[in-house]
Formats: sequence, C-alpha cells, structure tokens
Amino acid sequence: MTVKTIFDAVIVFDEARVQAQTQIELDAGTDVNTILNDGLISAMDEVGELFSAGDIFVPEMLMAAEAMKAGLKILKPHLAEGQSRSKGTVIIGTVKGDLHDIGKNLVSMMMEGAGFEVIDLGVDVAGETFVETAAEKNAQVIALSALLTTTMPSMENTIKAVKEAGLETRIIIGGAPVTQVFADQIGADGFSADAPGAVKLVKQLLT
Ligand code: B1M
Repeated sequence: MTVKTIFDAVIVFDEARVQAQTQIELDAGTDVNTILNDGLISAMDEVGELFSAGDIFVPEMLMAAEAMKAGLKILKPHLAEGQSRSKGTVIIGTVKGDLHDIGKNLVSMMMEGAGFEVIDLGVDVAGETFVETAAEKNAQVIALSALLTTTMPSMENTIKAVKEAGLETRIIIGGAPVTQVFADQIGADGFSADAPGAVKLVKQLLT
C-alpha cells in the first residue's frame, strides 16, 4: 500500500504527519481516491475495530477523527469535479442524536465539487430544522447521514416531518449502518453507501 504512511499516521493520531504525507502523496501523483480510501478511510475502519475490541476509547477515536480531518482538508480541492455552479440546492446534516460528521463532510465536499449549492447544518440536527431550512431555501434535496444504529430512527422521523410539512424535497440517506432495505422501509428517495455514490444519486434524482 503506497499510502501506508498516511494510514499509520491516522492510527497514532499524528495530525501534522497526516497532513504532510497527504500532500507528499498528492505531489507524487498518487490517485486521490487511493489516498482517501486506502489511507484515510481504511485507517478509520481500523480505529473502529480497535474501539470495538476495547483497545482504544472515545478520546482516541476523537483524536483519530481530527487526524483524518487534517488529511481531508488537503484533499478537498482535489475532490472537486470542477463543474459549473448551481445545479440545485442540497441541505445536508447528521441526524438528531448523532455527532459523527466525517462521512457527512465528505459527501458535502463532493456535492459542492459537483456543482451543487450545499447548506451544511452540521450534526445532531432535528427534523424540524431540516424542514424549516429546506422550505426557506427552496432546496431540491435533503441528505441525511447517521453512523449509529440508535440514531437511524431519527432519519424516519425527519422523513415524516418533511412529508407532514407538504414539502416535495427529495430525501437521500447514508452512513455505515444504513442499507437500501432500510431506505425503502422509511420511504427515502434514495440510499448510497459512499460519498461519490451520493453525488450520482442526486444527479439521477434531479434529471
Ligand atoms: Co463513533 N461509533 N461513537 N465516534 N465512531 C462508530 C460509528 C462505531 C461503529 C465504532 C465501533 O463500535 N466499532 C460505533 C457505532 C456502533 C453502532 O451504532 N452499531 C460508534 C459508537 C458506539 C460511538 C459512541 C456511542 C461511543 C461512546 O460514547 N461510547 C459515541 C456516540 C456519540 C454520538 O454520536 N452521539 C461515538 C463517538 C465518536 C467520536 C465523537 C469519538 C468520533 C466521531 C468524530 C467525528 O465524526 N467528528 C467517532 C468515530 C471517529 C467513529 C469511527 C471510528 C469512525 C467514523 C468515521 O468517521 N469513519 C466509527 C467506526 C467506523 O465507522 N469504522 C465509529 C470514516 C468516514 C469517512 O466513514 O462516516 O461511514 P463514514 O462515511 C462513509 C459512508 O458511511 C458514507 O460515505 C462515507 C464514505 O464515502 N456516508 C454517506 C456517510 N454519510 C452519508 C450520507 C449519504 C451517503 C453516504 O447520503 C446522505
């Protein structure tokens, strides 16, 4: 793995090294998706496994997350597709009760790169906030992220709130525990397992 130094730096929470190595790999011409998937994302998977095994705890997960974010910051301009602006407005957020934001930020960056106007509501976002913002901004799509099985019901509650408000905004969902079956069950308009897939999905929904 050419990006093992990045992987290793995330695992030891070395933000500065993640940043420096990410830049070195980019300068060396390493594919941006290889850096993202084999360096940064797979390191976070390893961190999750260490957490499940009781080898690390929440503070360490948080430090790893900060290290990953440092790498994403360097990658951000390279994740953009360089398209023209304003293909539509997407409201994005992590649902109520959930504080995980790395995957959501990645989806947000790629949507922006693909030319959508993205309004990022952050984490722990109540259904009513999605409804109010979508109505106010006349958004075409609401994109919901959840990383915890315990916060998946917040997605269903948000979809209900959007429908009760009579909005026609399309809703897509994603995040590690989310599946197409769950998306169908709760009446979402689409599901994607990853950030590039979420961009494709929104493009499909809006054509
Ligand atoms: Co938490 N955490 N965490 N955590 N954390 C997980 C999710 C967990 C799987 C770890 C584990 O046990 N192995 C586990 C969930 C178990 C479950 O629900 N079944 C867990 C737990 C238990 C918890 C706490 C409850 C721990 C505790 O307090 N005892 C707590 C909950 C806090 C809360 O939210 N209320 C907690 C806290 C935290 C930190 C704050 C310390 C930190 C988050 C920091 C941050 O985000 N700013 C953290 C982290 C870092 C993780 C892991 C290690 C990494 C998550 C991550 O960023 N991955 C995670 C283990 C893991 O996922 N392997 C874990 C990288 C990121 C790029 O992937 O977000 O999956 P991901 O995004 C992917 C796809 O899912 C998709 O695209 C991305 C790839 O392209 N995607 C979408 C995401 N959103 C999308 C939306 C879309 C489409 C695709 O359309 C809208």
